[in-house]
Amino acid sequence: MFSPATTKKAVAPNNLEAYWMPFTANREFKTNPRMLVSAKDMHYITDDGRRVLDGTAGLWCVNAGHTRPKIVEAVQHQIAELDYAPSFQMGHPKAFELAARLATIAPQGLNRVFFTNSGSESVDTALKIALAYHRVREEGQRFRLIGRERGYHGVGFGGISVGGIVSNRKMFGTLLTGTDHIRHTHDIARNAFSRGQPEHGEEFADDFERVLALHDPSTIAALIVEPVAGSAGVLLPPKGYLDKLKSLCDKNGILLIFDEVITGFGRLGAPFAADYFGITPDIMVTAKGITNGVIPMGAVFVKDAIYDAFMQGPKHQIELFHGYTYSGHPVACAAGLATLDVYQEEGLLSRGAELANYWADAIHGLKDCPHVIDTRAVGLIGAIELEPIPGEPTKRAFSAFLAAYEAGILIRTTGDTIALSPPLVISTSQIDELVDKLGIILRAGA
Ligand code: PXG
Repeated sequence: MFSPATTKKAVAPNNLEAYWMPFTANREFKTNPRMLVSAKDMHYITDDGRRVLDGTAGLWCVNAGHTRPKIVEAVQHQIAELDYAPSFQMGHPKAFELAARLATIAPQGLNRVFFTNSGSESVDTALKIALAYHRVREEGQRFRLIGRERGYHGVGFGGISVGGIVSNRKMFGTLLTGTDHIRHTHDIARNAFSRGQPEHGEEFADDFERVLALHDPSTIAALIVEPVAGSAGVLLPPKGYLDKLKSLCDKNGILLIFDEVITGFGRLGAPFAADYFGITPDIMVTAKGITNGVIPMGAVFVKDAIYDAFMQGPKHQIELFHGYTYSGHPVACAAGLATLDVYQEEGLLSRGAELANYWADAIHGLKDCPHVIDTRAVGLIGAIELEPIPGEPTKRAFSAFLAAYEAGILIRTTGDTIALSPPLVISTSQIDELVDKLGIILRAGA
């Protein structure tokens, strides 16, 4: 007989073994745990009572700062009123309300919203909608999905197949078939320390023509890119590059998908990167900031024409065989609505534009620190790329991350690049604190 008392080991309060942590050096963490126990506005509080300035908005998601009362109350109220409602063949008002509100701030024409629970699910949803869209229009021969080297599109099989981060792909077999990649846009030799979008590299978009010629455009369903690549180290699109991708897609009947999981909801100082760069994709993938990170949620925005293409055949039939148990979860919707209220009341979706110059000055001010080989900034994103320690890639940046945490600032590292993406409520004096402390750490670094 199963008896929890006899078959289970007692779990000591500080047992760190059971939890297999995501994207974490588990053994290092468990010998040197870094525990966050509460948060307010721009700060985390650690288990030893220290305040840590959040330089990363959690993981690029807490755009309005932490534990905002309006969002907390909306969630508390919603759980007590309607905790869950089925999303298949049933609805609840807040899902419709949130979709309609989102459509009002979305780039023009992206009026239809499909809810998911994460960026990875949003990516898979967008890729599936792209394939099915062509199929319902009797262009089912368009089955190829094109991504880009160094792209990050989450961790589902679709996302890693079109993604271009080697360590996220190499362990996982053959991935999705029918995918290909265009080259990345990182070019330190020509563009190091660029202020804003790099001057050089518009021609990297021509690599899409190589892929089109190889496979024939008639086989390609969609191209997915991050307008600003985040996880691969904050790579800004060179001037003219995105326009070229957009016109190649349009010319060849290929859907352009922008993955705005990190650029969405004000990160660049405009509601979406599509607004910032003045280019509207056919499909836009979002998550993270949609609920201020409070409740997991993602949303895929599509053009009316894409939605309309599915609305055919007998009315009682399901038009798209796709969805999640928690699509449009009531608590996530309540969090999303309250989050939009906070963004709008406080002007947060454009606040990054006011701070962008101050922020860029601060980030580029680190260019003379030892081992810094590039600094990049756009909106409220910043990156400091360090020269790797020979034979020990990632170690230099990771050491800086550990030192930063001790010094009371939370930063992110990817490879040997430090990425910063603070909540959009950051003050100029907090920008100074973040960058001054980081400068001290970089100057002290070996
Ligand atoms: N697309 C993009 C562009 C992302 O940045 C995802 C999809 C996947 O989202 P989910 O919700 O499935 O994790 C992401 C996620 C980092 C970092 O520090 C970035 C992400 C997640 C965790 C850390 O660069 N991006």
